[in-house]
Amino acid sequence: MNPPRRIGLKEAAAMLAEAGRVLLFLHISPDGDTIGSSLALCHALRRLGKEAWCVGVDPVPRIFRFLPGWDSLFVPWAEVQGEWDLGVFLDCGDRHRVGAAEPLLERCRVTLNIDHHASNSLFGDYNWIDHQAAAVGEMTYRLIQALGVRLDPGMATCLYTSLVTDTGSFRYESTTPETHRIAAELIAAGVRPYQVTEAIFENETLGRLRLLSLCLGTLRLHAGGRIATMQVPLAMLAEAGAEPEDVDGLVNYARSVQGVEVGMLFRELEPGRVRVNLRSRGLVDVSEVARRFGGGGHPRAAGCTLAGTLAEAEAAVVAAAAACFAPDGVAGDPGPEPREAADPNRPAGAGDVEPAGEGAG
Ligand SMILES: [Mn+2]
Repeated sequence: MNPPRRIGLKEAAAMLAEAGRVLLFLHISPDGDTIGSSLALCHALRRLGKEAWCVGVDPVPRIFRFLPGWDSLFVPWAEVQGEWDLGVFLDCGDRHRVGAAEPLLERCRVTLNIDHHASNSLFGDYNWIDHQAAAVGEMTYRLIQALGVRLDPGMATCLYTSLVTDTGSFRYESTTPETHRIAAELIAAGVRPYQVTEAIFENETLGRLRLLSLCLGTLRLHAGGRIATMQVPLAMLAEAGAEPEDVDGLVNYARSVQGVEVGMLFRELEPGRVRVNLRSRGLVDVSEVARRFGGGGHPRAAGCTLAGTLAEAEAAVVAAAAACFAPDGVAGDPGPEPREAADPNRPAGAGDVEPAGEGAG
């Protein structure tokens, strides 16, 4: 096996320009960044006359089904035929992030990994990683420019969705002047900002709001008010009439409480198995906390899966996080440049961070 190769924009664009058949891989629990980037690039490659398809294991969340190509550009992963010149991964911190589609990597002569997670495992044959990019959509914008494809309103809308969701509507610290410059170009290319944000942020189902209501009822403070937890038992989804994807992003409400440094959401996946989402304001590196339980992620957004009951999982993870606070209430170095912090008002799937390099579940 060759050592992983790091490349830049020019080489990445050259690889795409040379390839005839291209598969674009989305990560599991797809968010606005992986969806928007993959769709935009797929449109651009087809404009160049290439055979390009998107592949994702999980369905596109309801709120992104206004994006052009959200269904027509996808090929079901189990039905992918033949050999491909190039497999491209967008917003995938690790090869396991493509889930059950992982064996398809072997059908791609060459793989190109395009990502902005600092924790990226460099799993591609070639890897273009820019952890300064607020969203992979920024990198995809530059790629499409480099390929000489003129943006149409559809492509621009896909890229704008990527930017809006991964930056929490341009509010997170990852947002740069470049993010806004690109957004301006996208609007000039035909994006109608309110059409995008209305579809994503003002499109709640009654089930999700009922779930939020029930979930807020479980909010508890720990560690002198610096940790907040919420729980979603199995029965809660049915009681609310909510979909599994409606749980995405609820953890942000826990962190949004005044004085809370770390927010946690404990969700019962099945009896004896609990999924934990962690959000930090920056004082505690929650990816370290998650790693202790076999998970991972970003310093401000991470996750892990534990065996046991909700109460057992909560006790264990709260204790681990509380230990990160020094006696004077100040934790250590908050870690690298934050990105993709979370939005308390963000609905399901709207850019919820699926931690990079995290283990199964
Ligand atoms: Mn992203």
